[in-house]
Amino acid sequence: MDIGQLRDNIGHFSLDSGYLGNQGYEKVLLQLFGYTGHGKSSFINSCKYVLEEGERFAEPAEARETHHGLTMSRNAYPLTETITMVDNRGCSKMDDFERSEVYAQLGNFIPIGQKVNWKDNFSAMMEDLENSELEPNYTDFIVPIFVYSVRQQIPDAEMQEVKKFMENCVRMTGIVPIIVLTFKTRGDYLDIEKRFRLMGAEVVIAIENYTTTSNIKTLGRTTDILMVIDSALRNVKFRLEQPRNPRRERVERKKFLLNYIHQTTTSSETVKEIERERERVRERTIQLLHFREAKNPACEVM
Ligand SMILES: Nc1nc2c(ncn2[C@@H]2O[C@H](COP(=O)(O)OP(=O)(O)OP(=O)(O)O)[C@@H](O)[C@H]2O)c(=O)[nH]1
Ligand SMILES: [Mg+2]
Repeated sequence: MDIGQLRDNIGHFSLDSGYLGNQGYEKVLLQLFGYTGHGKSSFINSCKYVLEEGERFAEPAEARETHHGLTMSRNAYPLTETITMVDNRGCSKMDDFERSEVYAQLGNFIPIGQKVNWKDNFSAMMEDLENSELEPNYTDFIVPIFVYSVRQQIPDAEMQEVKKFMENCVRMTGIVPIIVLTFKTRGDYLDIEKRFRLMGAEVVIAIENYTTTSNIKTLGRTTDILMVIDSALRNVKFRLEQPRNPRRERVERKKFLLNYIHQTTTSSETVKEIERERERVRERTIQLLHFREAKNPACEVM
């Protein structure tokens, strides 16, 4: 497909064009996920840039190299009247709390513009979820996009993490996340693409983001970026060919999330219980040593 066609598909995309109509959906929400510093915010800037005429590069989404993650809030950036991109907070270590927050963002249960705190207790997270009922959103069609930099090889543990995330995206949205490999010229993207495909990825597109220091528009680079948006829209079209019920789908997402939180709470409780038991054993050992020492002061402890 040539660049003009891609731009046209995106610019004129309508949720009403299928024979079942929009079925209650009003907007497409391209939700970005990925580890910190892998180029999520830059990808938003690139998408906006390639849809505009001319070569005046801007950075609506702040993008910078940091050690601890730059984007802290869940921000939305409209691409067209129908398509909005959401820059979710990147994750660094993916513990139980981070994972639950990722799925809360994916399910659209954390308001746009709100700072995302990786919660260290589940009651606070549940409170957020309850608050999301004040203004429930049924009208966004969610498409997950996972952004991964090819600058480094994927460690096995991270690979397993990403695989689980991809499977859960399908459960929550019915869509296999589109994989965007950034820093295309800085690593072996063919090898990493293969690894993602072996994990079940359906669409993997390697790109080089436009940045403040590198933004001369070239055909290949622009086409790669447009293809990501086009693939997302093809997924939406495909899903809208089946009868859908936005309210029910939101309920299903919420059920998935509650179930997920329940399971992780249970497993964290198990870990806490093991720690408590360890502490009890340690205390008993110390008591025993004191007892032995008191009974026989000459006996050397340890
Ligand atoms: N050369 C090159 N630089 C990139 C690319 N993508 C991102 N960068 C640079 O990498 C740095 C981090 O990019 P960001 O877009 O801020 O990454 P992020 O995923 O939004 O990071 P957090 O907000 O911290 O989660 C910035 O300095 C970008 O300019 C790319 O494809 N090629
Ligand atoms: Mg960012």
